[in-house]
Amino acid sequence: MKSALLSGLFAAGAAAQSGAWAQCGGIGFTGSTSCVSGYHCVYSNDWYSQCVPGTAATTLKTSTTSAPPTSTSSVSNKKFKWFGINQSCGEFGQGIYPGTWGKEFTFPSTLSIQTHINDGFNAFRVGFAMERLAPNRLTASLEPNYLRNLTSVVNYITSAGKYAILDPHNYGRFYSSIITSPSDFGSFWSKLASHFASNSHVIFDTNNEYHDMDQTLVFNLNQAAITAIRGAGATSQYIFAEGNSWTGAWTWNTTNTNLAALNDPAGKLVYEMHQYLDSDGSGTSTSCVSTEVGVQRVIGATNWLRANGKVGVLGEFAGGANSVCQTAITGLLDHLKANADVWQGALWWAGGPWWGDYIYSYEPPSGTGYTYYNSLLKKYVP
Ligand SMILES: *[C@@H]1O[C@H](CO)[C@@H](O)[C@H](O)[C@H]1NC(C)=O
Ligand SMILES: *[C@@H]1O[C@H](CO)[C@@H](O)[C@H](O)[C@H]1NC(C)=O
Ligand SMILES: CC(=O)N[C@H]1CO[C@H](CO)[C@@H](O)[C@@H]1O
Repeated sequence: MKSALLSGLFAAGAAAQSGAWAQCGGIGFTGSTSCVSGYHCVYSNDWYSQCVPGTAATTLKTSTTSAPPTSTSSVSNKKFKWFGINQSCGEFGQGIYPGTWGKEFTFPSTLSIQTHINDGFNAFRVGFAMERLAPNRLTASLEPNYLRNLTSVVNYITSAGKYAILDPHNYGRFYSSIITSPSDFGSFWSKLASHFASNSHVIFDTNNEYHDMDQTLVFNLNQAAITAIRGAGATSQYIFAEGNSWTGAWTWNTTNTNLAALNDPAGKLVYEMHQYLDSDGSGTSTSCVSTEVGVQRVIGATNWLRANGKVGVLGEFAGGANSVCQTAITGLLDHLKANADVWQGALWWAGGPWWGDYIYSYEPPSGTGYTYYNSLLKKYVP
């Protein structure tokens, strides 16, 4: 807005105001430190203050750096590297291995993926079961038919120039038992990575949601995967490492701090966290705790990433189809985007043809999450 910019330049104190949920302070922030009517600026940390609904009861601490006002919100200037939709179904039929294609499990619909690509989404996290790819033993050679079906979805995505995230949806387990051998885990990853070594748009997600595991083991499994992937010649791709406690962003800064020491010789390691906004954070309810819970639950992770010089991706997030969740999701995504130097993207949970009337289904044309959230999520595509 030109007029606002001019008044900001010529009349001290009349800076353009930051919009609803926009950033309004923090080290390096150059926008306005005041908010539009109905919102006030709340200090979160030295790097981030945000316009939230309501009026300030007391004088709030904002950034100590006084920056020149501009008319543009930093939120709108930054871009995610990845923004997209989980594609879940290849891992369905958990516990029934190998199971039958079309009965226990299927693969994502490339038609649906194309619909999302047309809307600008550029990242798809494709779930599969390690037990179907490496029957009976982690060190087994990869089962060619399941691998072929998985590869054809991956290739569909990457030949469109988009990113396919390989998601062994195994919770750090194999046939329900915690994986205890980093070397066997590395053997699995070595084979899978070598299969995709020449496809630069594949991303390797070491495992979905480690939980209730020894913290050093979680580190060792991640490190074994990274070492194996690079050793297999897959050196150009990103690797997503997940943490313990279901890789929750809200507990990352107390649970997964040891993972800061993971070493990727290629320097393309991204920390993948998940966050749901219901009371227990499990992603099983349509309710969100409050309109501000999105930011509240990830702010600690934002700080951890920045303090440790790391980058992250919110690999799963979702909320019910209601206005409280919609505001919370908007606040969450605006926060991630305002901190896109450390948050490189986010993926909704979940698409896939078999979700039926699931509360977060993002499957076109009638999934509950898709119909309620697609117009909102589209605004964040890169
Ligand atoms: C692979 O997909 C085809 C259909 O395209 C199906 O007939 C076959 O059973 C699938 N096999 C596996 C192991 O997924
Ligand atoms: C950890 O993260 C949580 C949630 O984002 C936050 O409330 C808390 O202040 C953080 N604690 C530390 C020690 O950074
Ligand atoms: C939050 C959520 O929906 N999680 C689901 C992830 O997918 C697995 C199976 O693929 C389900 O068991 C989880 O409930």
